[in-house]
Amino acid sequence: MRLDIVTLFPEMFEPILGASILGRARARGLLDWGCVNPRYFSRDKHRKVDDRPFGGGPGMLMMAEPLAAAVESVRRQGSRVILMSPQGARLDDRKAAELARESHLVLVCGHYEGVDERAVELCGEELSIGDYVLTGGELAAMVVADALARKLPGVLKKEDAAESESFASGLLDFPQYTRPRVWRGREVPEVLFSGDHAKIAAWRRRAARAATRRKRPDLLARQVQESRRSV
Ligand code: 58G
Repeated sequence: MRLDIVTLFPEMFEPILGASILGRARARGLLDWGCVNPRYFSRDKHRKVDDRPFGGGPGMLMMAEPLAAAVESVRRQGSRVILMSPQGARLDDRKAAELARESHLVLVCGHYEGVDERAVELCGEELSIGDYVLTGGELAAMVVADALARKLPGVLKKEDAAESESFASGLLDFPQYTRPRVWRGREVPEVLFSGDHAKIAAWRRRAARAATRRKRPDLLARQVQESRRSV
């Protein structure tokens, strides 16, 4: 997949998208990404990209033209162009999987107090990572890139890929343990040493349901709603 990020701060991305699993995905050609800076497209002699809002009000807005020119420099036929915005549809695991099936995505990062509405309209959709406001769309775009990268075929090892299905199932993960068997007096549940794979699987299902009920009861409620909807 190709990901183009429209941002005034391209230097923010390499340290995050270049490290760890995302760095490896890029090295292996699974996720090809780059940044394009609207400032480069500003025709003003001072490379200005922001201005004061018509009608008054505090703060500055990103101007439509440099943003549009940056988007147009990378967009292709059929590209999804997505503006990171607290007013967008919420990112969740299902959305991340959906985005991972695209061949080309353009993520647009706004800054300042907002973006000229005509440039917002140029983007096909708005996407939010949660109900809070950030100083810019960059961190949100990196969250999207990370969540969708781990859905790309070959990015995670096989066992890990199955793990992500557990969120898709609407339950939290079951608790897991590694060595030592006893740590600060706390023992690993006995069943995990039984060698009985059916018994272990049953314990894990129960533990996943218990964890979900305790930490995220809203997920169980949603599961009930979804099974009702499907009848
Ligand atoms: C309208 C208003 C368009 C994403 C503001 C664009 C971005 C939170 C999220 C903006 C963001 C999120 C201005 C700064 C959006 C820009 C940007 N804050 N929750 N901040 O995903």
